[in-house]
Amino acid sequence: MPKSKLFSGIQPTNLLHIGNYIGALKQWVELQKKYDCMFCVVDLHAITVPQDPKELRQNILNTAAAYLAVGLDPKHCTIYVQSEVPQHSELAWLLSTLANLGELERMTQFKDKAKKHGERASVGLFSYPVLMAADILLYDTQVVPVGEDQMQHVELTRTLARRFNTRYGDTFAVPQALIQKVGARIKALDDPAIKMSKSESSANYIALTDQPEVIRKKIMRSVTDSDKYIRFDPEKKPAISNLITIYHHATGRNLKQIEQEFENKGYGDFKSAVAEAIIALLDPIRTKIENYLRDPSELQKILDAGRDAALELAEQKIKQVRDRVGLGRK
Ligand code: ATP
Ligand code: LTN
Repeated sequence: MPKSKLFSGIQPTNLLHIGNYIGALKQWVELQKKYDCMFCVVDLHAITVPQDPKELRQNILNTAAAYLAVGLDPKHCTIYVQSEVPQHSELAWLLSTLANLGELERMTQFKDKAKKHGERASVGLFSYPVLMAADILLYDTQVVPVGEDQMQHVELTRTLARRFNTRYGDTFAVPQALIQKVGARIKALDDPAIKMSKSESSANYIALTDQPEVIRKKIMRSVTDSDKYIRFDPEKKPAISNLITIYHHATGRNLKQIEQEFENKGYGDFKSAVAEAIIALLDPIRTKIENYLRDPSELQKILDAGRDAALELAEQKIKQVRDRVGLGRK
C-alpha cells in the first residue's frame, strides 16, 4: 500500500515560535514516517502583507532550518520553498476562477488581517486561501495537519476540489484537516484572548531561538488570571490554562498530573517550572538552527533536492489540470 499524501507549510514571516511548534511542527515530526510528506516554506503567502525583501530571504532560510532542527528528516519528507515551484501560482489562478467572492469574504483570517490593514489590505490577502488550496491540491494531498485557525481554509480547499471535480471530471483528491486536540491554539503570553503570533510584538511569543534568559523574562512577565490556583479551565482561567498547555507539551505530563504537581504552589513556582521546561525543550532546537545557519550549504542542498522533487510532481499535475480545463493547444 502506498502511503497517503500529506502537505503542510509555514509562512517565513518572522522567527517561528512555540505556538508554531506545538500547533504544527511537533505533529509533523510524528507524522513524517506514517505519510508521504511535503513540507513547504510558503513565501508566496508571506508577501500577502508587506515584507522587507532582505528579511524575507533570511526568514526563508530560518524557517527551513527550523524544520530540520525540530527533526524533519529529508529522507522521509520533501522540504522546499513554494515560489521555486511556479505551478503553485498557476493552479491558484485556475482555482480562483472557481472560488466566489462570498466564500472568501467569510474567511475569518482575512477579516482579522483586513481590519489591521484597512483599505490597504492587498487583493492577495483576500485570495490567500485559494493559493493555500492550490498548494494542497497540486500534490493530491489527503491529509493536512494545521492549527485550528486554518480549519476554515482546509474546508474551502475541499469545496474547491469538489467543485473542480464536478465541473471538469475527477482530478483532485479531497483532503482532510488533521487538528491536534490539546494546544491547537496557543495564546499570546501578553494577551490570552488572542493567539500567539509571530507578526505581533515579541512579548507575545517565545521564539524557537530565544535565549534562556529571554524565555525566563517573558514567562515571568506573562499575564495571569485573577485567583491564585493552577487549574486547567480555558474559559475562566485562559492565561494559566495556556501556560499549562505549553507545560504539557514541553514535559509530556498530562493535565491532571500538572494540576496535582502545583496544587499547593503559587504562580511564581509554576511560572519558573514552565520557563525551565521550555528552555529544556528549545535548547537543542536552538543549537541546531544556529548550526544550519552558520554554514547553510547542507540546508541549500536539501532545499535544491526538495525543489526538484516537488517540480516533477507539480508539473505532472498541472498538465492534467490544463488539459481538463481546455487551456492552450494539444
Ligand atoms: P502570522 O502571525 O505571521 O500570520 P503565525 O504565527 O500564525 O503567522 P503561520 O505561518 O500562519 O504562523 O502558521 C504556521 C502553522 O502554525 C499553522 O499550521 C498554524 O495553524 C500554526 N500556528 C500558528 N500560530 C499558532 C498558535 N498560536 N497555536 C497553535 N498553532 C499555531
Ligand atoms: N495558511 C497557512 C500556511 C499554509 C498552509 C498551506 C498550511 C499555506 N499553505 C497548505 C497547510 C497547507 C498558515 O498556517 N497560516
